[in-house]
Amino acid sequence: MLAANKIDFQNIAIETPEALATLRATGKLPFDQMPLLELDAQNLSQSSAMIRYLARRGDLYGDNDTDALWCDMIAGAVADFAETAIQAAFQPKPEVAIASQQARFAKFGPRFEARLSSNRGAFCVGNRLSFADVVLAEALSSYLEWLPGLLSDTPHLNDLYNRVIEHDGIASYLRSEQRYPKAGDDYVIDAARVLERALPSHFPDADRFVAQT
Ligand SMILES: N[C@@H](CCC(=O)N[C@@H](CS)C(=O)NCC(=O)O)C(=O)O
Repeated sequence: MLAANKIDFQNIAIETPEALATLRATGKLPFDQMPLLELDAQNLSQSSAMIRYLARRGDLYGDNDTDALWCDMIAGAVADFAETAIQAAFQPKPEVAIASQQARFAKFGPRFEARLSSNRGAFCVGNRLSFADVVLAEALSSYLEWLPGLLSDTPHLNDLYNRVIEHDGIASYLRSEQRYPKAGDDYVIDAARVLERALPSHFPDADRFVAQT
């Protein structure tokens, strides 16, 4: 959404439990959680609130209340859909991650395709880009990392995905070094280490990072 707004940004990783404690001590995290977005002299928390703030800021929330309602409904469904891709790196085997994403796409893919079809194909809401398109394309990009042929039977979704990734700001982000790489074991280990949480049970010594009390 920052890229869709053409806002230059710096992505600062929190790499140690100590760095997280230091960040928490600043008082910038109202719920003690990441991510934190520092923008417009404000500390934004909760990714869905950040997305909607950027949608309003960039006029990406449709043209009226009905459009905004559709943006929210689609973004809600996208969050349910995206969760399976977010969990993929935490699965014990690639086959499990792939099968769960195939099943999730079988449920949601045709519904997203139908929405695009009933809205004449080009965008999820109205006749211009909204944040619903951006979050849907982002979720699809995660699925496509595991399932490259995913969109072969959903032409409207395929077109939407390509339209979003060709957006100037988003294309520039995707070409940049800021682009997140596909999450693998390193990501899962880093997250558990920094948050001092247990690893998924298929990892050896799964409790190795759990804080001792
Ligand atoms: N609903 C929140 C989820 C935030 C969340 O779970 N953040 C994790 C890191 S990705 C965290 O800070 N966990 C530590 C904690 O909950 O204290 C969002 O979308 O921003």
